[in-house]
Amino acid sequence: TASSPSPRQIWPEDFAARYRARGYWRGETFSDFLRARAAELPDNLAVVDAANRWTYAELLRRAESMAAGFLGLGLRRGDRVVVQLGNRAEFFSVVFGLFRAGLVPVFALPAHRLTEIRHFVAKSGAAAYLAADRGDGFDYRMLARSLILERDTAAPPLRVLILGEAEEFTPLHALPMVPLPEEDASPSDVAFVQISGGSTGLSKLIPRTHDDYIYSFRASAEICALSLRSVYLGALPIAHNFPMSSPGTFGTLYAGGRVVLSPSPSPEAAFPLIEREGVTITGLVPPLALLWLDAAPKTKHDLSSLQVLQVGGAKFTPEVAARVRPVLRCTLQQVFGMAEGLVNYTRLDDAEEVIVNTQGRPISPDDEVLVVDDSGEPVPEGEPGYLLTRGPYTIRAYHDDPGANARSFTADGFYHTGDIVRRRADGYLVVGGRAGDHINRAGEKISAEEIEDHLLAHPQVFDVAVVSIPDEYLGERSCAFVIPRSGAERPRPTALKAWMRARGIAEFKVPDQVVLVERFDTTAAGKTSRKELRARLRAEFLAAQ
Ligand code: J2J
Repeated sequence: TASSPSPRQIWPEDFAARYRARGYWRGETFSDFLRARAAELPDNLAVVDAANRWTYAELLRRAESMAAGFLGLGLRRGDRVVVQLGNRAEFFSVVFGLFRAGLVPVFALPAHRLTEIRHFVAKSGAAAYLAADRGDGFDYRMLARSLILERDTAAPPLRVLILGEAEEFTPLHALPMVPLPEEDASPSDVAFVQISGGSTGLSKLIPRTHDDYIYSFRASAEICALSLRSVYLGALPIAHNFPMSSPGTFGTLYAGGRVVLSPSPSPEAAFPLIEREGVTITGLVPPLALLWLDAAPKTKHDLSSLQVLQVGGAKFTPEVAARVRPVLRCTLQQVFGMAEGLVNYTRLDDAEEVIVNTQGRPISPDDEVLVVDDSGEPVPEGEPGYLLTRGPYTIRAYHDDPGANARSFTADGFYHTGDIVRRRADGYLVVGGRAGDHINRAGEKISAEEIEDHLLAHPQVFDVAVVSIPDEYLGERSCAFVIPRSGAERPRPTALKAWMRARGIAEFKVPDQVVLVERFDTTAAGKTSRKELRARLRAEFLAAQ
């Protein structure tokens, strides 16, 4: 079988021309900007983790030797490489190395397991899988072994590159290097692929170009007033779009600042790093912000360097938001973004009322935002409606997914975010919920359908519906309502969860709660959609609490 075509991202020519003319797309690639920073600031620290302190010159040198090694291995321009690395310095030598070689990273999270990685490899037509030997008690070489074993012998070979002890795989530290050719990436090429939160079924692939993505984090860095003196703490998993680009690690490197990596977002891991490195800004999801707010008054660490705490990924309640300034003595910035593009920020100098009560406004004057009703008509100002958007860093299509593209994009190219928002008179957005059926579990998006499909494969399960339940700490948790197969032994909830884990899925997707039910009451009308069924089960469950 031929490998699938390279991911592309196409804006209509008049839009592309406008985005260039307005200076959003500047014709710069990732390699261009790293080379520029290394020339301007060779001795400034770029990336710090527990084992490494790399200057910009060192980061460039390491990225170039990685690039030479990838090409030496026989990987070719345009090949996709699924990258699964945690918060460590090598993430950046690998990723900038891939960019320099014209290879396209597909960003997996450390929490992903065989089921997800298999999908990313297949869907992107990846030529390689790159991971660390181990992380957080998990051995990624075992995952790689399963990938290789189950691979169709007719499929093109999948290379496995391992950071650390490679065992039978190719060690990242000993690649056969070839001289690097001149760089020939085009700024309108797809630079990498992000993974969607996924509202229906499996995650979709999001191709992002150099032009559009660099614009998003360059403008984000400006909004966040990043400079050479900024120190960004990567506390969330850095492959996620929020800590990567809003303005995240890339925005910080673009500004010539320093990225400090924490292996965990817990106060125990992060607070000492804030003190030691003089961290000025970081980003968290709401449940972690809550943990930090509780831990800060008791810590012996000096957190006074922290100027900005960003919170995003899920709804931050105004009551908790109001505690950030008095407790942490820094500015809260709410961030409402998505890997597909559009990112909204409260501005650092906004009134406290705006910072506490809204999820911000878009980055760009050319972000088009529509708030519409069921028939696609704009709702009156201040009323809730579905958020549609189009703009200079919002994708026009997912990779190789006609069904999802038909559902997610309007004929004139607006992305259907699936979010329900209100737009205030001042232009700020307030997120009010979801139109789709996914669970936003502490910022991790889980597709109800994907989990239902797993559980339906269990021999003791007749039918299942997965819903989100409000949760004091997580924001939302997942609950699976399961009808046991008649005649079969009743499945035990703990056994069902263990079985899900054993199938190799990210831990955050294992249902938090499993409730066995006899049947789903179907209405007199007979046929109910999954969507209605889930809504009814959720309402009944909450009413019974
Ligand atoms: C409510 N819901 C939010 C918020 C995201 C910056 C910040 C976050 C993401 C992200 C990102 C929310 N309040 N403040 O990529 O660059 C929900 C919405 C949205 C979905 C996108 C970034 N911030 N959300 O979370 O692709 O439902 O990106 O559509 O993971 O998260 O999820 P994701």
